[in-house]
Amino acid sequence: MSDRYKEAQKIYEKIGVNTEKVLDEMQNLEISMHCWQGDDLNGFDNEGPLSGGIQATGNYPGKAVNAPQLMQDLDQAFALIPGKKRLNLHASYAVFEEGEWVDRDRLKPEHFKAWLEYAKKRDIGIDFNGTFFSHKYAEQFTLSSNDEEIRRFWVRHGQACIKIAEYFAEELGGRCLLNIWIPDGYKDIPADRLAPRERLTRSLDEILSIDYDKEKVQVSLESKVFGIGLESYTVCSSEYCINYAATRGILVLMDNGHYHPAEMVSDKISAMLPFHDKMALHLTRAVRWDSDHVVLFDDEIKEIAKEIVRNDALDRVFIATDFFDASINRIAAWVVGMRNIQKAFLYAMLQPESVLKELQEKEGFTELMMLQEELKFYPYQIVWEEFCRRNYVEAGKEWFDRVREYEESVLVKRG
Ligand code: RNT
Ligand code: ZN
Repeated sequence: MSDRYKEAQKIYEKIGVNTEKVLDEMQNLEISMHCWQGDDLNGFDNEGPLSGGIQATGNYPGKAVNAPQLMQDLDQAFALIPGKKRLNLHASYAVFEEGEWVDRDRLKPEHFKAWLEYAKKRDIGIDFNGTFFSHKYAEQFTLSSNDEEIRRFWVRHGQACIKIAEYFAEELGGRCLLNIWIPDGYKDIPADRLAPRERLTRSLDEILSIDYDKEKVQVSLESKVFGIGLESYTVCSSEYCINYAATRGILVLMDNGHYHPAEMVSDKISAMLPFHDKMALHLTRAVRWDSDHVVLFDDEIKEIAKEIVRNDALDRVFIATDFFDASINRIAAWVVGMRNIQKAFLYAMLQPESVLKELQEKEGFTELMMLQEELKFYPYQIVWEEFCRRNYVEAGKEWFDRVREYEESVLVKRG
């Protein structure tokens, strides 16, 4: 323990915060890191463009183009991130045997064996996502399509993903979150908003109708407010998603890039917790639109972390990352984003919650405002240093030297 840390420990002790307890909680914090920052969300099972109204802008050299490269890059990032990790995979990252290929509706656990081995060797969990985009059958509608053949194709894909998620949970122990996000929507004002939502309800019910272990596989549904070319209407809107999840007992997944600019996910969490046992998040940063920028250590990320910590909901809110910036070094993107989320949770855990809540209850708003501002200058960075030291990773910007070395020795050679 450094003298700096001992000093910080005393400062926090004075306001009733036990930094050793916080460091224990930080050690158990699990954030599911998305694989798709590593290859601009191209995936391995299709040659076509990224579709679905989402975009990875930029062309930074050296992106991974296959599983060995993506695993190598993930290892580089994981080595610079303290604490527990989980890997968040998309179905489009299936790894086929030489000469083999199956379409999305016929994916099987065996197509993810390479990822299972990867996770087993590193003692990390895996979460999963159905890939309802970047496919010839995902031109406009998927689970809400009025073309029955297309709709059934995507229902089969959703069912296949549940079985793959179950395989991960059984083989790795614990749980696997299977997230469903569909791009379905209209560019311009629709004549009928209800019919696609009725078809989506039928499809989701069919997906969930299969037999699976509901403890091991937690299914989440992710809503969205618009996409590129889908500006006027998205079938799986926030209201639809919350209603469907609440009536079917699955999880709502809130992506903080998926709401109107003035809407804050930090304000929504406490509106969900009284009615939903669990929920999930995609943490990202929207700039002007759902741009999927790298997460920064900003007020909203800190507020989201505070809402989860102060409501004792760390085991009820599944946290995953979701950003894909193709204009910068992709390993650095993962490391900055993940560490910023961890810093936000550390910052939240170092708040004297009971003191702050009491001030609110007593309507001591002046002191409450003053104290929340003063806490911004408490030495949480020194507690971060101790957290990194205990996890054998660099606390400061020195980690970037590793990334620069890797870029020069590996990434630039990929062309
Ligand atoms: C799209 C959603 C969705 C995707 C990932 C790749 O806006 O956020 O979660 O980003 O599934
Ligand atoms: Zn998302």
